[in-house]
Amino acid sequence: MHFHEKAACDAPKFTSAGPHVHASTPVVHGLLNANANDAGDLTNVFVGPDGTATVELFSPLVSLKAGKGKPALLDADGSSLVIHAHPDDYQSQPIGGAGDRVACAVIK
Ligand SMILES: [Cu+2]
Repeated sequence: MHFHEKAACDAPKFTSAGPHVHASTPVVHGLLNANANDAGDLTNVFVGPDGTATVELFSPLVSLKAGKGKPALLDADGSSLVIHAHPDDYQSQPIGGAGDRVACAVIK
C-alpha cells in the first residue's frame, strides 16, 4: 500500500491517483532504502484467503493537513490510498516491485 498524490481513483488502473506522495525530488522509494523513502511509503498488507484484511495504518512521514512540515494528504489535490498486486520489497525503484494498482480509495 502507498499514499498516492491525487484524490482520484478512476478504474480500472487507478493511474489518475498519480505517483506516490513525496517530500523531495528526486523521489527515492522504500521503507528499507538507506538513502531515503517516499512519504507515501507504507507497509505491506496481508489479505486472508477470503479476500479480506483488517488494517490499522500509521505513518510518521505525512500529515493530514498542511503546516506540519510533512506532505499533507488533504492538500489542494488531495490524495488516495492505493493497494498494489504484489508485495513492496521496500527497496527497489520506483515502487518496490509492487506491480499493478488493484484498489484505490480517496482519502477524506
Ligand atoms: Cu503505489
